[in-house]
This record gives sequence, C-alpha cells and structure tokens, in this order.
Amino acid sequence: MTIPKRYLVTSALPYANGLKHVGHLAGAYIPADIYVRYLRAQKRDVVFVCGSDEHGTAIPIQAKKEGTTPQAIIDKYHEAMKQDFEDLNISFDIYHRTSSPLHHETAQEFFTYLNDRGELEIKETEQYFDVEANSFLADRFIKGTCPNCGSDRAYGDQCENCGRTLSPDELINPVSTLSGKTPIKKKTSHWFLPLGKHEAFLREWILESHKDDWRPTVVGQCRSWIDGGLQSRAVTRDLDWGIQVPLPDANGKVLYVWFDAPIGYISATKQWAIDNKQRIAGGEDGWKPYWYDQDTQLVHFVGKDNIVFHCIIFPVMLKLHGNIIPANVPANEFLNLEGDKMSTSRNWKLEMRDYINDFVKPENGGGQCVDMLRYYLTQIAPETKDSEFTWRGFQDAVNSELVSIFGNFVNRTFVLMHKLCKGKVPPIHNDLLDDIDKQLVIDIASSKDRIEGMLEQCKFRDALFEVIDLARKGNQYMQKREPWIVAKKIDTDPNAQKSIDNTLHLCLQLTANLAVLVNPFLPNTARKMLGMMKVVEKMLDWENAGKIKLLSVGYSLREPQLLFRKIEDEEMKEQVEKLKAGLVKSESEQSKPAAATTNPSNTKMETTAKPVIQFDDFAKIDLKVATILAAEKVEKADKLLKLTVDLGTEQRTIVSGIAMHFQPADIIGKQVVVVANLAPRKMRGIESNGMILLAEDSSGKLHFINPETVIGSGAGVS
Ligand code: B3M
Ligand code: ZN
Repeated sequence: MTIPKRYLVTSALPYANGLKHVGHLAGAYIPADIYVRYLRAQKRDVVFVCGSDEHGTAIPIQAKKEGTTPQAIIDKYHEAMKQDFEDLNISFDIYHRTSSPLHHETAQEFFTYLNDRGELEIKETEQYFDVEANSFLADRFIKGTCPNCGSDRAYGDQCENCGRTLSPDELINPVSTLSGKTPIKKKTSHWFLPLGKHEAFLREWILESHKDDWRPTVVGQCRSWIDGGLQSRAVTRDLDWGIQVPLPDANGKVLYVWFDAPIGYISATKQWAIDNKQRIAGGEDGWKPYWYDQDTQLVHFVGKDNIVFHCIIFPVMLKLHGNIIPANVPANEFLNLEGDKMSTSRNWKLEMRDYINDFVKPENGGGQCVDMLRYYLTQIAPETKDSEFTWRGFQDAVNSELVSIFGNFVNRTFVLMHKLCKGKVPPIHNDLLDDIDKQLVIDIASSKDRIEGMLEQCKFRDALFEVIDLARKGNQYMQKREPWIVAKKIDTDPNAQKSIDNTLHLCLQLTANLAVLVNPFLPNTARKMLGMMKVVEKMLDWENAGKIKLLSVGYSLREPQLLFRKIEDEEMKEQVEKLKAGLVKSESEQSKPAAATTNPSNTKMETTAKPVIQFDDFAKIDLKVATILAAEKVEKADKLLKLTVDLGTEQRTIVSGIAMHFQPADIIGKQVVVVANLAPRKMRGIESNGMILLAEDSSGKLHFINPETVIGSGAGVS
C-alpha cells in the first residue's frame, strides 16, 4: 500500500436546527474520529473538519416552531452541537459554521467560478407558490401523500415514513405548510448543474475504479442513481434564508443548501489554516494542498441519506472547480432504536445530550461513560446494514465485554503485579518461555496487523472486535498460567517466581499494547491506562503496537483504577421508561387529530410507537353517531364522566376522561361520534362500551366531533 501524503477527513455538517442523536453519532462522527485518531497515531498528516450546516429550509422551519428568528436558532444549536461533540471526545481540528462570512465568500466564489465557465444552465421552471403567503415554496414547505407508502405526512423532498427521496411534483394532494392551502404553480428561473454531462466520468470513477474498494452499499446506491438517469439539479432556490446568489439579476435567490454545505468543508479547512498559520506549512494558504494536491486522500464520513450528495453532486462540483475528488465515502446505514426507526418528529430518539446528562456527569462515571457509548456504537455500527441500539444491548456490551474482558484483564494484571512482583515490571526469563508464552507474543503482533488492515479499510466494527479478542486472549493466557496458584509454590519450586515474572511481564506488555490499539476507539480509556503505567502520551504512537518492549523492566507502576463501571438493570429500566415517556409527551404535544378519550390519562401512558396502518385496519373501526342521554361524575375520579348514549338501535354506558373539560349538565343532548366496536373495558368498576371521539384545537381545548346527522347512521369509513 502506498501511503497518501496527507488526508482531509470530513464528517457530515449537521443541520443547526436541533440536537443530534446517537444515530448521527454512530453514522458520521465516531467512525471518522476513530479513523482520524488512528491516522494521527500513525503520524500521518491529517486535518479533520466539521461544522454546523446553517442554511436550508430546516432552519426557518425550526425558527417558526420555536417562535424565534433563524439567526437565534443557528446560534443556539451551533453552540449546543459543538459542545456535544466536545463532550463525546470527537476530535475535530475545527468545528466551523456555514453562516461565517468566510464560508459565504467561498461558496459564492465557487458558484461564480462554475457559472463563468458555463458549467451551469439557467432554466425556467414551474414551481409551487403559496398565493396567500406570497412565497415560492421550498420542497420542505410542501406536505402531501407519499406516492410510495401512502403516508399523508410526506414532504416535498422526502417521505420520513419510508425514507424515499421525493420531488414536490410526486406528492399526492400537495398542501403548503405556510398557509395550509393548496399551492399553485408559478414560473421561476434557476441555475442548474447538468449532471448528465458528467455521467461518463461518474461511471468510470465510481462504478469502475472504486467498485471494489468502496462499500458495496455506497457503490450500489451510486449505480442506481447513475443508471436511473442523471437529471440536472437546481443549485439555487427562492428562499429568504441562505447565501445570496452572487449575480446582480438574481433578485433574492439563494444558493441551494446542498450546494453550499459541502463547500463548508473547504471553508472550514481555510479557517483552520488561518487559525494555525503560525505552525503549519504555507501559513494561511496551508489549506490549499488539502483541496488541490492529488496526493491528498479526501474521505467523507456520512449517513446513507447523504451518499448521492457526496458521491455524485459534490464530486462533479469539485472536478469542475479544479479540486481533488474523494478517495472514499464510507457511508453508514441507519441505526434504529429499541425496535423502531429513530425520529425527531416522533421524539423516538436518544440525543447525545441526554446520554451526556445521564451518564457522563462525573458522579455517574464521566469519561469512562463516553468510552462506553463509543464502544457500543462502534460494536453495532451500521457499516453494512441498518442496526439497532437497545439499552439491553448497551448494558451487555459494557458489562460482558468492557468490564468482564478488557477491564478485567487489565485489572487482574495490575493487582497481581502489585501482589506478586512488588509493583514493578518483572524481568523476563527467556530460558523459561514455552509455547504458550510464545503464542501470546505472536497473537499480539498478528492482532496489530489485522487491526491496522481493518482500520485502513474503515472496517471499524471488525477492528474493535479484534481489540477485545486480544484482551480475551490475555485472560485465557492468565487462566492457563494461574500465577496466583504458582505463588503458593514459591518456597518449594525454584522456578515459581520466574514463571510468575514471565506471566506478568507478558501481561503488562499486552496491557500496554491494548492501550495503543484501543486508543483510536476509546481515547479516555487509553489515557487512563497511560496514567496507571506512568508513561507519556508518546507511547500511544501506532508504531509501538505489536511489540513487547513497551514497559521497561523494574519500572514501578501505579495502583490499578477501574476502567469501566458496571451498568445496573435499574439504570437501563429508567432509560427505557424515559424513552417511552418522551414519545408520549411528543404525541400529546402534537396531537391534532381526533383524540380518543375513554380515559386520556391511561391511554396516553400506554401509547407506543405507532406504525402506519393500512386502510383495512382503519376500516375495522365501526363509527356511529350517538346522542348523550345522561352524564354524571364518577366518584373519586376527577377526570371521568359516566355517559349514557343512544346509538339509535341501543343504549350504552361509556366512561370518558372528559370531566375536566365539560360539565355534565352542558353536554346532555349533544350528538357525538362513537367507536362502537371497541372491546369493553372496566374503569372504576364501571364497564365502558365504546369510546367518544374528540378533537383538540390549537389552544388545547377539546371539542366533540359533532355531526349533524341522523342518529344511528354509519360515519367515516365508507
Ligand atoms: N446537513 C444533512 C444531514 O445532516 C446535511 C449534511 C450536510 S454535509 C455537507 O443529513
Ligand atoms: Zn413514504
């Protein structure tokens, strides 16, 4: 393998519209950080850049939601995300932001360069326009029914239910989210990047040159894009939030966020050079080789929904602009959470901040808990297919691997060394080394080679497995040697101490090796081990791995510290409950549709993630119009009313959790819609036969769904 002269490693720029979850962390940040820490340990020249993506419709949408300005949103989330990454030890060389003037200039220069050379086309298109709001509608501002899965909450750019990328024209029954009205089509002109012209280049570059060294999932996605026909992509938008198109006649148009955001990698590198001009070659221009020299290895870490932008669109832009193109885009698939897709809108997610607050606080474990999360997320990394985070899995990974294998080996080694070797690295007695000892030495060297090979290929999950496997071998070796048993023969067997020395000498050398090998993955742990061994950071240089001469004979070492704490069942239970409670909270905050109110307090607590239902499921519900004949409070239940309703064909008792909203006397005679075929249920000793449907208005007030219909007629599902 020829070693590249320098590396530029990027992690996807997260949108500054909210806190990010552990799925993001596992997809684009931890893998990149492992890779970069490995490269640094190899003493290779690497710059690791990231920053907040502060444009696009996501920002004004969030501002609207929070009742504030886009600027306030990006300021808030930029700082918060930056802090999250710091707390989780993601070692960016710079965490920049795309709202910076330097980025605006860089992106505009890029656009101008392409436009001046005739690489962009201007086209007039018809676009959805909201007459009431007097505004063109960005894709995200249009909602409708997904042509793929039928979800009625699809956006003009993507369906969050099935993940399909959409264009607004594909939506069935499009509606503007600004006014709730059906938008009209209106003419507008935009600049387009004609991707079709670059098909031959893309085919050759990805489908030929990289078909074997890129991840199959990445090549597969690219193939389907290319084979599907490369359309010209608009690189500008009618929007009032973003980077102005740098042309006099562009009146208020901005660069499309996906045009400017990847250029953010370049502006971040520029800012890094400015910040470090004293110490880097080339001073302020020191960023240039990273983007122009062919001997630079550009590697983008992203999630799978970003593949097309990093493998097709941005590389075409880079090529036209005279830059280097990526050497690899090791994109990850998605991480699910406890059996369901992670989702911000449904609040089914574990935010990095939640984990930091609950685990990383010093009293809960601090840095070791950072490493525990990094460990688990790497162990389940969705490198080849979607994978799943479960709290049970987290607990297992920590308790049965980190604590029982890795931590246990290091701890035993240190305890025994203090007990049987006076707290010093014992000498090695070569004449007494047997095959078992020699095998351990071979295992150390060969593990290093395998781990290195895997890290070079971005196979982090396999590499981490090898590290743990080496610790496992250490435990097995110790178990075969049983120095604590040998110690009992010290007075009778002249070789007993020598045997103990050899065992612990090798175990200590293995411990030092483990620190080097685990460092890219678990940097806090590696440093804690350095502390115990009283050695300096330099020992973590990768070239030290695979050797058994890292600790000098006679060197005295510190007392062991526990590397990892056990995770208790109780903690996991709390987390699962918290997750479910979060979901319930978000559902009650968002609930606008008919609210079932047999007993709101109970039904809400039982709510779980709701999958899409088919028409047939809905058709099973028997809705009937009924009249309330009688209503009375239920004793010792503040929220419940006992209702007698007339369905036209029969009278029934229904217990409904609406006592806080309606006085019994006020609702007698009202017509309501009833779910007539709901299984009976006892509440406070009263059997309830059915459910009354209500709807909540924007102020949180409940209203009966109140049809002016003849009693007893069917409603709703015809
Ligand atoms: N902000 C999208 C995302 O977070 C986008 C990535 C930009 S990378 C240049 O999925
Ligand atoms: Zn869909």
